[in-house]
Amino acid sequence: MEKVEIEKRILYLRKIINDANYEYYVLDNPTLTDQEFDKYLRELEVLEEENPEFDSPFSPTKRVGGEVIDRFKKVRHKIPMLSLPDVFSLEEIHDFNTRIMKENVEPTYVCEYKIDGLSVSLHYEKGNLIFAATRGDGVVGEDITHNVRTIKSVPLTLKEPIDIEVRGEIYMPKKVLEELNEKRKEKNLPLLQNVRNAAAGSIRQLDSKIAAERKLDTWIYHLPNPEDYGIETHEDALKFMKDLGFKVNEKANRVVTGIAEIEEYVKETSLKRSELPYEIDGIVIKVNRLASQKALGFTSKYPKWAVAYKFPAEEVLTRLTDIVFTVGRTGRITPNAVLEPVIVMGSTVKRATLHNEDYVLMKDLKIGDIVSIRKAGDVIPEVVEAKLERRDGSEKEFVMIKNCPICGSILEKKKDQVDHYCMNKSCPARKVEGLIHYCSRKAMNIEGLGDEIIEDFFNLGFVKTIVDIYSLKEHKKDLIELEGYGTKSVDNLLLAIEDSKLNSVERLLFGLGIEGIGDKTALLLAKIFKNIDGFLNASYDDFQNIRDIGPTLAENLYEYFHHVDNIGLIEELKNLGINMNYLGEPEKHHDLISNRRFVLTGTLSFMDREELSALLESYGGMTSSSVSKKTDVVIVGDKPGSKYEKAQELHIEIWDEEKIKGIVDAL
Ligand code: 0OX
Repeated sequence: MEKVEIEKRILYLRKIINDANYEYYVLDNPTLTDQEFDKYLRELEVLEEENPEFDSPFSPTKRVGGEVIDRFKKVRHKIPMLSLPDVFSLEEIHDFNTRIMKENVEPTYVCEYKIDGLSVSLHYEKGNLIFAATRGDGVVGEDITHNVRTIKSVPLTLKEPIDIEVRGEIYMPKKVLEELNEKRKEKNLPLLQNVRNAAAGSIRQLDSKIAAERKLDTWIYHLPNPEDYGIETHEDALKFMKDLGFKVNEKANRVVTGIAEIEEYVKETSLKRSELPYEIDGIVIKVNRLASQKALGFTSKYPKWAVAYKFPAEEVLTRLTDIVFTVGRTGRITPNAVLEPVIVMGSTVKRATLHNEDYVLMKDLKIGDIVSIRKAGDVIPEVVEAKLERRDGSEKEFVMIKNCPICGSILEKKKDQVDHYCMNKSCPARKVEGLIHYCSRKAMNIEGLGDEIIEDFFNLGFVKTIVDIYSLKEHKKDLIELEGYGTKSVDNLLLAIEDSKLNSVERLLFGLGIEGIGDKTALLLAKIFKNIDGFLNASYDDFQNIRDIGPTLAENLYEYFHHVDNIGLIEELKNLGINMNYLGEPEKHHDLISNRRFVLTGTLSFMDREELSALLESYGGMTSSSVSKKTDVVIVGDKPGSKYEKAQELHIEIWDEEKIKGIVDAL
């Protein structure tokens, strides 16, 4: 084929693929079979590879993922990305409507679903997607173009070759989260708690392969510059964006007039909510006429022309069938509600923590009660209350246990505390929990040694103590024969165990399970003491003198590192080749940046101010907003303010764009 022909074919294939994507992902109306689609995509890939002069970043072949960035660039939103003021009742919606009418504004609104995801801003030049950014703090967001490109409902090329910014929500459909969690469960990975976190986590990945696998989707709902296109109502803005190829929620959006119609929409939507394939957490009500929006204006944080009505947290009734007790690694006993399984906000709830004896008594829970359940912070299931009117006399009183449910030893309750403890250090439950904690993600992070497997290995006698983990390789033959294992998974597990020996010492420190030492404190301590000998040699005062370490933690640390059993354990781990040093990231250093104070003024063409500040800080430089005698360097861009004059007055070193660019390029 001649080059002109090849180029024509490439453009033709891109159009077919873009149209097919649009029909499938935006209109939900497929026009090509999967086989046809794949055939065109393969052909395009081959042609682009063989003819790189025709390749384009806007080609649909660039959706597949695989682009890896090394950091998220900061981007400033030319028009701030505001959030919405929340209201929680119909009464507050009334107040909003009254306020609008008092301003002599016609009470015609667009009601929309409030999608539970993360906001995104999409920028197009000549109809091509040039970048996408998160909301961030509303003023500065992060460039997430590489990930957004993998979202199939985001057009890479619009139906018109125009310059435009649109905003909307990136979300994960309910089903995608369910499937993802099923797979994560099999792999013993922690489950993603809700669609919002899952979507945000997928977008905050440096490698776009992950976002591509996550099947994210979008709804577009805002046009920041409607006047550029002669648009007068929000309704028309939505239509305009729809016609350009964006996914706009036409089925959900509704123009209404007056409070009665808003209420009707709220009622209808509340009923439909649970059947939608995506999560919504409320309703957004926006004044329709854009001139009215402009007249109403903004507060410092919110538009005055819109509100978000948030649905009340969903409460579901179920039966409390039992209260069972678990023993934590510190010996703490927790009562847990066993519930008849119910779905709350998209996931099945079978258990909920009841914290301690006092909590159960305060809530007056009895076994057999009908209880209401909700998700606290939308994540952790919580028993709200017992429905006393549903009691029929068959309910059983809750009785706190006196003995450890695992080893039988008598429980103790420390003075003025609410928790009961099993004090037997050899209690199998405590040991298993201790092992689980040691292998967990924030501790030694041994993939393949999840809760149930550790329990199995413990019961089989393979792993009774931390040290035994490292001799699992001697049981390789037995492990391969276990049900559900094979040579490959055992090899992977043994490799993960060996790899974990190289962890920086804060993981070990956290994994040892010293009371009160969480992962953050472990990191702080590791940075100070550098290696495990530092802990073994430290006095009580050495611990106590650290900021953030109070007398109780200091005592826990001192006692732990002076107990003969623990000294022995650490010695054994050392002999097994486990790293005992803090390896943390070596601080980056640059003679012209580290430990110096910078002030930035004016605009730089190659990097924005926030980004440069972050870069200087990552090399140990400090940035401040005003020039003083303490300032070491003032970096001056285009149109500098009075800071430049002040720097000259105080004879402070001044770097122009060329100088700072030279330094940054050489980093
Ligand atoms: C949503 C949603 C969020 C644009 C103007 C003020 C806030 N989560 O579904 N935000 C907005 O509007 C922005 N609309 C929505 N539907």
